[in-house]
Amino acid sequence: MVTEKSAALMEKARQYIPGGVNSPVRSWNSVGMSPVFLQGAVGPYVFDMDGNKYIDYICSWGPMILGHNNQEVLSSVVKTCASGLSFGAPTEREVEIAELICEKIPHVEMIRMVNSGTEAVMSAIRLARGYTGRNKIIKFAGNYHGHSDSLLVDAGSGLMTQGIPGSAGVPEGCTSDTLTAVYNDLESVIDLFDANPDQVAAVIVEPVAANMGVVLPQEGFLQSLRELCTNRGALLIFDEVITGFRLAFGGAAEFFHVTPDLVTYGKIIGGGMPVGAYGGRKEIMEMVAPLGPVYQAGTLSGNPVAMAAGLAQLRILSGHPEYYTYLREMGERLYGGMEKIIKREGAPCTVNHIGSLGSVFFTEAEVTNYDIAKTSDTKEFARYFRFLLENGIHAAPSQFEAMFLSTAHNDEIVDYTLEVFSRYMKQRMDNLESELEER
Ligand code: KE4
Repeated sequence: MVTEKSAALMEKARQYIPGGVNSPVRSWNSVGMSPVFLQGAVGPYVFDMDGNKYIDYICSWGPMILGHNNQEVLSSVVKTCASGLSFGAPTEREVEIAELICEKIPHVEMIRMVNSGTEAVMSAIRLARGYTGRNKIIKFAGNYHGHSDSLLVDAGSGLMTQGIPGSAGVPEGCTSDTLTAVYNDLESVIDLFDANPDQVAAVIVEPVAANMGVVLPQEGFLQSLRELCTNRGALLIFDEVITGFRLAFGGAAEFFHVTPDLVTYGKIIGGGMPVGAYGGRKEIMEMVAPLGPVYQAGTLSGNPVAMAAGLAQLRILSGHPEYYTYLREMGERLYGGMEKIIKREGAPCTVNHIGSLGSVFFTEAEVTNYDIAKTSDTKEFARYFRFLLENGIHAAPSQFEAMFLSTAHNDEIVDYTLEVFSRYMKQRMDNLESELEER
């Protein structure tokens, strides 16, 4: 596989862009490779600058749930562009997408559009503090909520990939009100509430963690967080930037039947364009300017072209509930197939998965939190990543990210992926065996 054009582009990119990329995880540093630069995508495939074709399991980190270049989404975007790209004034589409979400998702009575998941979470945190008059926030180690200062604490995703739990440049004052609990450990949350009585504004959680690899909430965990927040006068914020509109149209809240006070969205809501949003009960959302005292604004928030992409995608998803059954079936075929291969080969790996989301962990331990996820063999992961790539599979370049499926993926593609996965696991176990014999 020739990737000369990508390598040359990366050399040039490094001269002008920090690390050559506009988001760290795309640098492929953690797998010790120079990244492929993509020139196009369609359906389940992406194409790099040297014309190599790959089955895509990144799906732009979640947004491309209908596959790349869905024609309905694309034509809505193209049509909208013809009438103007941005006005800085209200447009009908903003009302239509807000109405669709509020009509379909009961716990979202009002919603505000922003431009990224980071902005959605940053705004929801400010709103929770403004609404409760309290300052402390409880988050979970390994959860990633974007790069706003107060949440860059024990964060997952790119920080975990780079092996840095926090960030330089974040003053102590920005994180002194951020408390960190252990995912799936309710006692750790209760202890923080007890140690900070009447001071916790909100608990923010990824209802399915997908930034330390995929880690599922254990039975009753989310329901217990709900009860705890209610009893302690704190808000429960579901960060559904990944799970929103993916696990179900109503996200993890619908899937697990747990109602958050506020929810944040990103990725799928934008149909591939830069969109984030936060929403919740009217009495809380009415605190947001210009109605209330919690300020938040954005030049390109609700941008007509971005709204066109998001609205088209959400209309398709809300009109086709059978797509969620399809995604679950594809996920079971892929991740369930991986589990069978791991079992057959006796490989020291585990798979966590739910619906179309999944991760292969290179550790034998059952991964239920950040510390266990960190026991994974990231060097082995890098070898696995390279093997997939050389066999035409474009997956996340980090042990601590998720695999994403789209409705454009099918049995043939999944079965090919399993054939590659099986060859890798067999080769790995044969190597392990011969290493043991040599000792
Ligand atoms: P953005 O600001 O990247 O749009 O969203 C931040 C964010 C917030 N909440 C959750 C649960 C998220 O997963 C994210 C962003 N996800 C990562 C992928 N794990 C974005 C990829 C990247 O950083 O390049």
